Amino acid sequence: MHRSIAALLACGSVLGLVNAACPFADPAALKEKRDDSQQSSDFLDKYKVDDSAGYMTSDVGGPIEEQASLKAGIRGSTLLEDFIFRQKIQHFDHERVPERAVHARGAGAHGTFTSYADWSNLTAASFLNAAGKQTPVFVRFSTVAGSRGSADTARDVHGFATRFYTDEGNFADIVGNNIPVFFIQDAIQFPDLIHAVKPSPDNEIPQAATAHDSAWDFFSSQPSTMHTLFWAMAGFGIPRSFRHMDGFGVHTFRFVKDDGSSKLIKWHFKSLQGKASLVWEEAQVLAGKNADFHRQDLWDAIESGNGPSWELAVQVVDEDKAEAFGFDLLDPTKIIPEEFAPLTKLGVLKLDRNPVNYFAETEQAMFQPGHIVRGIDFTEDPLLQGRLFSYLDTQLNRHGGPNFEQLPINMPRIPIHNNNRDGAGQGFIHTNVHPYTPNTLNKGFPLQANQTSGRGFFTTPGRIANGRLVRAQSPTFDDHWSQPRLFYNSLTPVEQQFLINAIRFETSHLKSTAVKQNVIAQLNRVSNDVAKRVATALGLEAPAPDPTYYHNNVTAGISIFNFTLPTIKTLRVGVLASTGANSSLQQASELKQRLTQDGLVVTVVGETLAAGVDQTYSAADATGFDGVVVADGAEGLFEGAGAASPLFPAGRPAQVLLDAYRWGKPIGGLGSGEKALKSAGVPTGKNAAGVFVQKAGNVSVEAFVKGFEEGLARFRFTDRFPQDE
Ligand code: HDE
Repeated sequence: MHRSIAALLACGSVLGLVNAACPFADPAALKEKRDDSQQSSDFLDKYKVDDSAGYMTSDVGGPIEEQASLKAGIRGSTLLEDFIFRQKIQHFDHERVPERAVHARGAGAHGTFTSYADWSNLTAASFLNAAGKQTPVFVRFSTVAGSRGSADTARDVHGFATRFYTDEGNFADIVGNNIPVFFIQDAIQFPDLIHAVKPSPDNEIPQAATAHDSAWDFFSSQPSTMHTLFWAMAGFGIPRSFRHMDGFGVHTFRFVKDDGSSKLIKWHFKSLQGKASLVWEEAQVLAGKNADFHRQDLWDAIESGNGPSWELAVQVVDEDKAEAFGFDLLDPTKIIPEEFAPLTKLGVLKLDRNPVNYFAETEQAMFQPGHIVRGIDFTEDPLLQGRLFSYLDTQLNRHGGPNFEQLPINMPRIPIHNNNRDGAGQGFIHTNVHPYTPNTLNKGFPLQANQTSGRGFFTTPGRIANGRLVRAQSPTFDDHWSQPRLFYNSLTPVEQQFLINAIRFETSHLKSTAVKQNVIAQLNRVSNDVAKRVATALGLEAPAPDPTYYHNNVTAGISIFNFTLPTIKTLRVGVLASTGANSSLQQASELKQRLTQDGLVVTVVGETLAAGVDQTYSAADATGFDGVVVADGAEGLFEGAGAASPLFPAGRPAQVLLDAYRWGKPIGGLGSGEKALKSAGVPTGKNAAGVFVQKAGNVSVEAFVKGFEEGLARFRFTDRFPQDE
């Protein structure tokens, strides 16, 4: 049912002189019959429209009795006067808004941030000023290069944009990424970066991929890209899920206290699910098998009550230490190694509610790094400075006018009072007929915050803008190679191999020999090892070392595969069973019940969707599981006649098992299921790490579960991946 005109008219009566927060109506007047699952104190509730009762109306409320156009005779032409037809088609024609120029593909969710303490020793920000203080948040995760319909698992930097609806206005927004550095150092280069990365202007190929000449032409001509490139080519470019990645504010920001003193900070979101990544072949298969893999994962986790959490932390550095660590904190291509500035954990962010309407919430969420609150300030980082303009500008383009902040998902949760007026889609009905300051006719209202009980927003008093005008980059930004090397040194050997494999994959798509040679030259400034190994694959001469920036330092927090996950809840297990053997389905069901108790999501796979089977072999794929178990009695499907059933593509069960093994996932065999492992070529001996077998006649589900779950926490058994000599 549509929002009634009566409710809209009611708006005027609820808008007092100084209370213009609600643009539309008294919530009670608008609240219609709603699904129980949506009952919450959510601010957005008053905008939700429930169609579960009532009759169909036009946009202006008139009842519509038939979905047929008005014609001159039953077989005649449609009449122009059919306003019902025109309104419906015209609305449809205008359904799309421009997709985001970058980060078009994404998924969002609602949640809450809870502060661990009163952090007024660090910042005046009110959402951080009491232990246990809760602030609603909306987070949107994204990939950068792909269009809105592109596959989730494209290798890319991932967006991690968080808006806090604080009691002193929206802080948003930490519009960050899952990689703590960025490709360029000055915002003026951003269009060049994106033009180089996006599909070619002639044929719009390739979609959501950097494995092409123009991307690597830019990367190798602009060495500030090296550091971010190294992160993206490692596991950070292909996370297992949005839930299994960290977030970073990237730029250095400032915390400002009530007394005006300030410190430099870097934002971090640390995943409490742990960090995990896919392997590349798996990510590629997923792009075809399930292009919605990441958004589905986030949605399902929240629906099952296992919404993800992150700890929000900061690295804090004194103002006079901006250049103390051998690089410039204003340079967004640099991390502050944790050894120089430890993380202070400020609170926890938990996502627990999915959007009700993707367009209204996720698509219309318009983030801006320029949205800050009292107690937080910018720095002179030239990339950040440019973003402060770009995001506002892009929202004007996407929304078509200046009132995008009035969209429910963008609206602050506190009243808005100022003299901004009119514009397309104005939703407020301002009653103040003296929209100027200073005024006497409206008794001076709205007053300045420091004239009432509020305490005004302030920039850091210590910031001084004073200098000769210069169109150039600071020489303190010149070292592009030491930190990618620090990153590379801090990976395990197999992660180094994955990174090299990724660069080999990308660069082997390049046609230009000059670009390939430039790439090798830049890699060689980071590491001769990397340059040589890539050059070999490209059939180029291995270069002699270029050691100016070589060092052996390492830093913490880089490796992904070297850790076990703090929780295995929500990980997915495939139990490969056979409908031809009752014992097989029975065991699969027992195992499913047991693993489900521990929060795992279990899919029993069989030849048909018989009772007890969740998925057929024709639909199943190793990409759907974090671990795979073959149940007793299913071994016939893995060799001989049974493997050639018309119910699935020939050899499919063995393929599922073998892919899971090749991609490093824990594998299990129960009873005669062990034979299936052998037939598929999965090693089952004592030294086969991550392969958990309970032999026929001696099956203890409990003992199996213990080992297998440890395997899931280990997540990937990396010794299965071949490495260069
Ligand atoms: Fe963005 N970026 N960006 N970016 N960015 C956008 O804003 C831009 C940069 C990031 O989920 C756009 O609303 C410039 C760094 C995220 O809605 C646009 C520069 C970081 C998102 C834009 C950068 C980001 C965006 C497109 C160089 C990590 C998605 C749509 C100065 C710290 C937010 C939009 C969402 C989106 C411009 C660099 C993260 C065009 C000019 C560095 C997570 O305004």
